[in-house]
Amino acid sequence: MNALVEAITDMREEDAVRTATEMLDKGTSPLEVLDSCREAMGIIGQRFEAGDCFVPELILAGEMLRQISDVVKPKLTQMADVKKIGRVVIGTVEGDIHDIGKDIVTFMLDVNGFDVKDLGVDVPAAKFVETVKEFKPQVVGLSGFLTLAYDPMKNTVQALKDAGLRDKVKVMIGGGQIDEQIRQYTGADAYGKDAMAAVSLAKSWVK
Ligand code: B12
Repeated sequence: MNALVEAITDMREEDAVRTATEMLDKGTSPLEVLDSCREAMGIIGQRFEAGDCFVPELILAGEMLRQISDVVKPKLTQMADVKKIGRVVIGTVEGDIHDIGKDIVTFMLDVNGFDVKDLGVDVPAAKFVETVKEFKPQVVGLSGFLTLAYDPMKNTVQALKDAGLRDKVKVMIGGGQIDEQIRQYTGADAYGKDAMAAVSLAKSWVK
């Protein structure tokens, strides 16, 4: 376990942010820093599941990750290329308020040349439909971290179909519990395991 994973999982907020900043200053790749955050969040998630920590710890972990994202983002901007190449509508589906992963995806799409409309969290299917009509994206991204997000994802894909928009957009889904099986269940076109995967998928669809 590296020092950053240790600081996050020990809930040492200041140490965690300082360690992440020091890693970046020493030249560690921003993606590697995000990987450590993901590892730490996985450990905290397991503790939560086992009843060894509670919602306040999840909130603190979320807050630490937000602060670390803020120091990582400027470094990611330096890595990316910037021509505008397509439009993406993204949001966390209805009933789910997790947005840290979605915000990283949004940011990575943005710095990789996509015009991104981020609808926020707890987004009803109808809101996605309305925005697809107005914004005319090539790609729709649905984020969700709860098991309870599977049905809203499926309903959103169905709502796009009902509105006659399904063949006009590619739908990608992602978030903590999402995998290929859930992709099949929801009828989305692809599942992306992280922000880099989201960028690769979107790029492959706008070509
Ligand atoms: C932080 C956190 C919270 C914070 C969220 C803060 C915020 N602003 O987002 C708070 C405290 C609010 C919270 C609340 C709850 N949480 Co919570 N939370 C977490 C935790 C610890 C980390 C999630 C996170 O941000 N990870 C960090 C990011 C960076 O994750 P990532 O997966 O690497 O992100 C990448 C990919 O997912 C992908 N991606 C993400 N979105 C998309 C979209 C697309 C299109 C693509 C292609 C890719 C993609 O790209 C991201 C970047 O690379 C997880 C545990 C875990 N291991 O995930 C539990 C977890 C998700 N929470 C859980 C639960 C149960 C809850 C609560 C119900 C708790 C409660 N009793 O109140 C509530 C639900 C509230 C709601 N209605 O949504 C459970 C879900 C279990 C389940 N099977 O449904 C988990 C798994 C914990 C656990 N193991 O039990 N939570």
